[in-house]
Amino acid sequence: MKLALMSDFHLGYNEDSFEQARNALISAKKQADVILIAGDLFDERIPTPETIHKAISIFKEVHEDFNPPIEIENLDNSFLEVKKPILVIYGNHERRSKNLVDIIRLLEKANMFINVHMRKLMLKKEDEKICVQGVGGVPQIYAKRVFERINLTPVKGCFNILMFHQDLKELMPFSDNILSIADLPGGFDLYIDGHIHWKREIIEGGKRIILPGSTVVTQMKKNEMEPKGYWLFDTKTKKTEFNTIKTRPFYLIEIKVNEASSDEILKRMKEELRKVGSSEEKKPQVKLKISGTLKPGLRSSDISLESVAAEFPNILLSVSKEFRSEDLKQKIEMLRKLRNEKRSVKEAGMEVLKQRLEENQFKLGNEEELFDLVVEGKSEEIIKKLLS
Ligand SMILES: [Mn+2]
Repeated sequence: MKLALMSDFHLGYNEDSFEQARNALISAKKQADVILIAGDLFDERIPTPETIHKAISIFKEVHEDFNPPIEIENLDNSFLEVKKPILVIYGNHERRSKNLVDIIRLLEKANMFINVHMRKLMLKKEDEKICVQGVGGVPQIYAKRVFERINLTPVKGCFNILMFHQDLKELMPFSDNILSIADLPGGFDLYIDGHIHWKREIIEGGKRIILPGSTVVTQMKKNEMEPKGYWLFDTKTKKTEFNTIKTRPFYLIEIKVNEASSDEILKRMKEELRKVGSSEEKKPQVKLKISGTLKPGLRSSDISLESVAAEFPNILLSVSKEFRSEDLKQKIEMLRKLRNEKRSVKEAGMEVLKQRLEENQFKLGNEEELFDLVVEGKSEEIIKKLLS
């Protein structure tokens, strides 16, 4: 069987997100029997109707003439409406608490794909059988415990796949409380992990883990300069092949200066931007990172970027200036911290909510649901819950 492995479309993040997810899906349906998408299909927990509308159009287009000879059987007897072998889980961006409907469940109901979160599906093609199990994204601090508790086991006589959406300790050794490969249940033939936005293949402790990476640049980090696309995995030969899709070119350029004047900085910036060129049919996206020290008396805000913007109208430019000076350094640190923590705002918020509830002697046991209601501004429901 040929599997297409992809992840992190972040639909709704920008226009590229739709176009590039579509590129991956349309290319994959021509080559694969099964499409697996490892979470963060959407950028927002509650996507706008415009985003959902575009997403449905894309999936409908994928459904056309995508009729691989695959039989799908549900090993846990839950009802299965969709017959197309497009298997997905939710990621941290789509996750809502158990009793609320997330966008993945919603679109499964609309027959767009099959949600394999906490499910066990068997897919058959001729004499071949694969078994797919999935676990949607959970806050990093709970991931280890969740995998321990659900204790997934592979199915005998199948090629076993486990799809999930988490950070991995092996890729970020300096973070604590992160799931590591050793914490994953053993015995699966292939592990597919979303969440990390650059493609990787890791083999460790007998586990083969494939990270499809995102199809769109959202973090403007160096790793995002690598080509984006999806993996094709052949379950017979066990070989992988990465198919690059057409994406907007992205460059991260770092410039270091020493006691520089404004003119010098502008000159260096323009030199670098000329190298990028603009021959490509899509305006390239460039992040310029300037760091170092300025000439005495010159402030970062004195450097006007107008002439740069005027000379390069065909580049989507974002500039970060990080000049050393203690006061400024602190401000930048704070901003950077906020930006880095953006992803875990929910985790931080839940921590605070839990603390406050405990201080006031409330014991709900479902803080997460309450938190989601707070985020969505449903104050009447919150009061009802607290009163009951
Ligand atoms: Mn993501």
